Amino acid sequence: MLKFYYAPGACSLATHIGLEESGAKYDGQKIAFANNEQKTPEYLKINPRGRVPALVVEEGAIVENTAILDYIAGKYAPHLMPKDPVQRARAISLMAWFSNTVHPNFTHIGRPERFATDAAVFDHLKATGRENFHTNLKEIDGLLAGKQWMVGDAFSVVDGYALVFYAWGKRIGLPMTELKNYTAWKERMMARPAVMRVLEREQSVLLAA
Ligand SMILES: N[C@@H](CCC(=O)N[C@@H](CS)C(=O)NCC(=O)O)C(=O)O
Repeated sequence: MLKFYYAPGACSLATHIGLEESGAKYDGQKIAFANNEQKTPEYLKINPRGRVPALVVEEGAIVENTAILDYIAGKYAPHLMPKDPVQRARAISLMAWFSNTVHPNFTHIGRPERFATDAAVFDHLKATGRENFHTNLKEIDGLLAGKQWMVGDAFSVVDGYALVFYAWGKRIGLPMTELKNYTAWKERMMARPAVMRVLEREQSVLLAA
């Protein structure tokens, strides 16, 4: 069976939703950041970078949300990635941007020490990260104008990934309801039984008032 390593509330939520929506059978393994479980020798054998998510399949471990989500769709649920080559490229393009820009902007807020050794600039990095992250969320809001889902006309693994950032924006107190398209889409996401099962399992901030 697939073994899925995740931390509640982390970016692994993207893969968690993809797996649950796919209908594939998987065994979820919680990694507690509070106990630094992502750095244990056992876990570092699975992902030497000490990060979640990781998905262990028959042939070994796959890491990085973008790769895992493409694998899940390819292997178990083709309807979760667009078939049309241009739409598929758009889906990968969005996930690449999530991973290489939106996520690292957020990381500046909680982990400024990863970007500079001089503690004197940490507050500046946090403030810049927050502003850049907010700008990214506004861009996502714009991308959703007049649309039901992130790519094309159907729900895809990209939607699960985009929910990570809505939850993070809420967690740090950004004015999320001002983002009308993103908020309406979030409600559509939360109307999906598979998404709700995952949010409840992770006790997501999205369930709070
Ligand atoms: N680009 C990676 C990012 C993975 C990542 O940074 N995960 C974070 C959680 S959001 C993590 O495991 N952090 C643990 C740590 O920094 O020690 C992906 O999309 O899978």
